[in-house]
Amino acid sequence: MTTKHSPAASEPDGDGVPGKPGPVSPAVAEPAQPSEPLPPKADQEGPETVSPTGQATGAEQARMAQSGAYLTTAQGARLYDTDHSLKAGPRGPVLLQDHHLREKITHFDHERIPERVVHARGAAAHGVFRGYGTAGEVTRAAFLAKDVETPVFVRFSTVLGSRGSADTVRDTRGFATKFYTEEGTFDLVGNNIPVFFIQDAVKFPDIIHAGKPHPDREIPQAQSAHDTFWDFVSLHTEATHHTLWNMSDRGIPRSFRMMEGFGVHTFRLVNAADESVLVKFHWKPKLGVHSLVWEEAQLINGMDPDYHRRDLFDAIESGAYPQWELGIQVFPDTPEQTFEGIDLLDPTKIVPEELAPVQPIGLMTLNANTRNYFAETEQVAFHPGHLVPGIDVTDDPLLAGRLFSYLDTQISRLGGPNFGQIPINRPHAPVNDMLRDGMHQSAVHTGVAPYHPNSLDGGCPFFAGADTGAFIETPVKLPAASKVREAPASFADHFTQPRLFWLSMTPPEREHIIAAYTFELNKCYEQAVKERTLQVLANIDPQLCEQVATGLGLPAPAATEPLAGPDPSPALSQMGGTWPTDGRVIGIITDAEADLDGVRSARQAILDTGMVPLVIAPTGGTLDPDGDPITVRRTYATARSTEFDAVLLAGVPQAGADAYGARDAKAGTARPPQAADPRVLLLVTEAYRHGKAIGGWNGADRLLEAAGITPGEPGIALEEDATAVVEAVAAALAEHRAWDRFPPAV
Ligand code: HDE
Repeated sequence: MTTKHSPAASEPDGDGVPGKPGPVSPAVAEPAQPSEPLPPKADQEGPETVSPTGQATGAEQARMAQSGAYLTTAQGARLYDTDHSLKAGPRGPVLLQDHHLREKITHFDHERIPERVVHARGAAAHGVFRGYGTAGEVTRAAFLAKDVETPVFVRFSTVLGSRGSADTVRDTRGFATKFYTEEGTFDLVGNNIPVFFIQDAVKFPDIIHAGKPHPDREIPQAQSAHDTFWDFVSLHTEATHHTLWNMSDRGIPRSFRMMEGFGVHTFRLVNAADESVLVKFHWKPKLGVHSLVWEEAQLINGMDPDYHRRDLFDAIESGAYPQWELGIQVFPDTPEQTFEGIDLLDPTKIVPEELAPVQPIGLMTLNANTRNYFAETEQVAFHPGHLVPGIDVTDDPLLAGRLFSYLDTQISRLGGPNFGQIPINRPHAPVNDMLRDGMHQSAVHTGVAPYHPNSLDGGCPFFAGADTGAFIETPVKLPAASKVREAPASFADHFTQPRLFWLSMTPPEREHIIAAYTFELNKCYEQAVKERTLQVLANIDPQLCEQVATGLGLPAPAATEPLAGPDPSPALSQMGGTWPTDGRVIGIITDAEADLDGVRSARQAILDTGMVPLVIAPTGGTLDPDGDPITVRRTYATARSTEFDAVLLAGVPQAGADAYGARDAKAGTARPPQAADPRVLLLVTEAYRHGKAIGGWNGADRLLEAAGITPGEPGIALEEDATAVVEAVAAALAEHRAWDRFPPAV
């Protein structure tokens, strides 16, 4: 007997009772008639892009997706079926002449492209950048010098993990911005850490081979906690500064929205009078710089591996648009290219903000999510060589290698030299090049003379000059020198700046660093690797070295480098300020017996302050369905503390405890009676352990007591009414965490 395809037969019953026949809701049944597709949501509209041949693409192509009445082949012929292969009878063999089957499977076979060799996992969004119009003194780049709005596309990423790895691993984060300016595309391809592992691009394959999984068994995924990584960075001490940042809270950001971004290299800006300065670029998040704690990050990797990309997408979807101010540190363009003794060409060094303040020059707002991950986030191709007049490179040897690498890598990743024609990569400035043909050429170039000089196409195109907006390299004078494979002497100082970073950290931040090194090195097997790393730590700071050595059960070596100075830079610490709490997620733990009026006013107060409430109850559905219903967003079974920045307790949730009691009674087991549902207790104790604000009313003190938490502690707010609780919790959250709660690392 053959089974006839009947989509409605497998749908759930209309009244939700399993096994009981009932009508199928129209929303659940497979549509049988063509109908208008859902219109794209307003906030999903990205910038319109235009092909080199002038055809509108972007939004126009998005409208093509799953729209129109009839399914067609790739060539536009209408189809009557896409669910059954063409067969010689219903039980007979499939026929080779089924061209639709072959077209569909062949296309599917080639749907994947190679992932990025590094920064494979990422998430992106569209937005706008508005220059403050204050940078004209130092650059002629119009999008910085003038008060104009420029469309941008930003991709955030981890470095080591493959495309399907988790978001909250300990790693550096990429922060790459494409500015579609009227003078050409400018890419600022930066990271969330202002220094790099290496000083010369020739070593990039080495650090990446060491950081990626072991070649024999391909583990661990997206981790630096393994022997090859620590082997390399302990043998190669120029990596010390970057590694220390990675082991600090910067390696586990709370959100892409709460990360700083850095151009890392020193760039050269040139103004309209051809005067140049050296600069370092900084992105400063409006929400402040915040991080996860390590246990939280690890739990999230299991509970919600898409945590960062979900956070970015949800924030933009809900209108909480993330913003960063772009700033520059400006240095005189002297022949030495140093500032206060710091070598500006060394990408393992920062210039403390106390020595050269970051001057704000514009604001970026991410206000539109991507509409198609593959077309936009996956296919976007950044390149530090995408420069516009007024922004130039320096002789940083790390940057030099990047200027080669980024074009080259796209050829294997995006299948040929025409990746610039992919909609997300198309410049918004008019393109008039003489690059022709090649794989995936999508322009239909006309004319007969794609060469220069020519007389057959009217001599076109012609050259621009400085007065007509040409990009002209700065004529920097080079010192007379011999060809050598050597680094400058100043590149040999590998410890002063790691020490500067360490000395700038507050005690809880130092504890986190100690814990991170201890965790990572305890995951290594090779004793020599651990001992060598301890020697590196001894040259940063004896306290750091001793504490990590205790955690490893090894003796702490003495420093072999002088440990004098430098002055700390308070700007490097993430602690000590208060920041906006926009878009922070507040869990409200409740049940049907709790003060539901209080839950309603807490929800409202949270929304009024621009935060996001999530009501957690024993089961899904609504609370008080016959009154003023409250929608339950998470159940005790699906919620985990890691999803919330703070937690409110609207009473003592007992439902689960009762269920446990009933089960125990049935099984005849005698366990001590539960004070509250164990899942709620776990949620509250975890939130406490991770330094999160906890508020409550209506008997919440009993729940805190059951969780072993003392109400008077910092970040614990018990008030008479729900609105006052929200106020107190928001105030605590403005400091991000109750920092006093973190115990010493070892
Ligand atoms: Fe990259 N890097 N990188 N990198 N990098 C790539 O380009 C490379 C470096 C950074 O979201 C690749 O398109 C070399 C520093 C980001 O698409 C590749 C060197 C900084 C992204 C490449 C560096 C970065 C990349 C891989 C040593 C911070 C992701 C895929 C000289 C300033 C961009 C691709 C995106 C991606 C090479 C060092 C940032 C292979 C050779 C320093 C944010 O071309």
